[in-house]
Amino acid sequence: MTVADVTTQDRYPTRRGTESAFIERTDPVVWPGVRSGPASAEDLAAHDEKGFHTVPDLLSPAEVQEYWQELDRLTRDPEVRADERTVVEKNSGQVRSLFEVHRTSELIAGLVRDPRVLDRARQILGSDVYVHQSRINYMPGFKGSGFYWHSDFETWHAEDGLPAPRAVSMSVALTDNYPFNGGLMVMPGAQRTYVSCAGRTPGDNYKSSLKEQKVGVPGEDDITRLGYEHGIEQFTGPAGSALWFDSNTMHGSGNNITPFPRSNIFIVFNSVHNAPVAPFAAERPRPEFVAARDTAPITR
Ligand code: 6CS
Ligand code: FE
Repeated sequence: MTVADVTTQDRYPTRRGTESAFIERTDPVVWPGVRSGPASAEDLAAHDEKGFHTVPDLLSPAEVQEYWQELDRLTRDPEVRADERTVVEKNSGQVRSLFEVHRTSELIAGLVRDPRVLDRARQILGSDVYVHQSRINYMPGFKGSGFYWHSDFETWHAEDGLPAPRAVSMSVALTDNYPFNGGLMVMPGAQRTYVSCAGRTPGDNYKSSLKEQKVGVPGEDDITRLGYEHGIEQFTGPAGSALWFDSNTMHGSGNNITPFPRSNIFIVFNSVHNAPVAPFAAERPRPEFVAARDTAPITR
């Protein structure tokens, strides 16, 4: 395939150095193909309409405890701290994210294969799935910094080469999420609008973007338009609850100045029919630990 072919086929152009633009999504949000699973008809209808849905007690309190201990163990391990897959806060140097945890932790490898998780991902994406990205996020009290508004798909398309928004993320809370400790804000319905972003991707962008994203973020005018059209909801709930959201959901979070930390396990499933190709707006693909290129389907 030549560069020209890729350019003409790209239905979701972005970071081409032109002005930002709204592009109507042509792909489904919930894909047909897998009939049964843990998601109810209501869950799927909500997911389709709003771009997300919640599962109030995906993990039991005992499981939350187990995952919390795993997080504690990993963040204390000096080897893990020194690993390139560990991202620390820009200002405080505290651990912010541990990437590829479905490969480094047996426990999380099990979570990905758990029918409560895997089968829901399959239902939403209508096919076999694999893990595009996994991470444990830790947002400390007082100094936790948020993420500006963005669509994950914009980055995964531009930098990882995912052709279409046929991916879904699950964020499981390991701490209680209040409205005030930096919880995720989402715009219901905005998953149907793709915001083509201004600017261009610098080389090795991931080294800074995983701490603070600067390229691939919509302008304030775009956020204003989407915000007034769709409104904003926030994901709150006790530890153990999960938010499932579409890859093109417009979302962001504020800083956490409360004493209450916020941590979650974040797993991104992609359809095996949406395998990554060459990045659409970057020199080379990001490393495997941020964006998998092995699309072998996950089995139970
Ligand atoms: O880079 C990623 O894969 C994820 N992180 C950020 C800050 N933005 C895009 C996506 O959510
Ligand atoms: Fe995100």
